[in-house]
Amino acid sequence: TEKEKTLAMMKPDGLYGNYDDQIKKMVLDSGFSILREKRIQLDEHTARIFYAEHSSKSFFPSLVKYMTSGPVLVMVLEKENAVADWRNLIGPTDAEKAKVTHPHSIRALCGVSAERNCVHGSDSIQSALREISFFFVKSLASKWCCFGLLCVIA
Ligand code: YYY
Ligand code: MG
Repeated sequence: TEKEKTLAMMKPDGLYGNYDDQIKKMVLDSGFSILREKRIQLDEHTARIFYAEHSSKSFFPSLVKYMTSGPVLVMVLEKENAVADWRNLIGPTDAEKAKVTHPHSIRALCGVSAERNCVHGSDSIQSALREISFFFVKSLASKWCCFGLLCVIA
């Protein structure tokens, strides 16, 4: 069977709380390979594009502020069924609820709320392709060009 890739990210408070080693151990123990990783500081522009699908939501300004509040660690993970398995391992979006319903999930471990949920995972194979290329294959394309909310690789 074909292996699949997904984009994982440790968000600012995941790194700030020094959960990176513990999270990486959970990643490897669950059978994922870490193909690529890099630590970066998102600027406001990059965070807004990454979460563009949520730009009309009331939580968007606060989300962008949180995502730019410190460095993040982006990783490309690979295994069979990587997208769904990583979403299962991180648990539900609201970390407060995750602590009750999914106590062994990563968001239960290091998240504190629906916003500060300490990790990201692509929600579909399509999103994984977009998000991996967003962070890792800029060399294939010259630049992301944005016209308002519409962004393309040019
Ligand atoms: O994919 P996932 O991260 O689990 O949740 P989304 O519904 O895609 O929301 C993306 C991101 O937005 C979430 O990780 C935190 C933030 N957010 C928020 O701040 N408040 C909410 N009520 C819902 C989501
Ligand atoms: Mg999502």
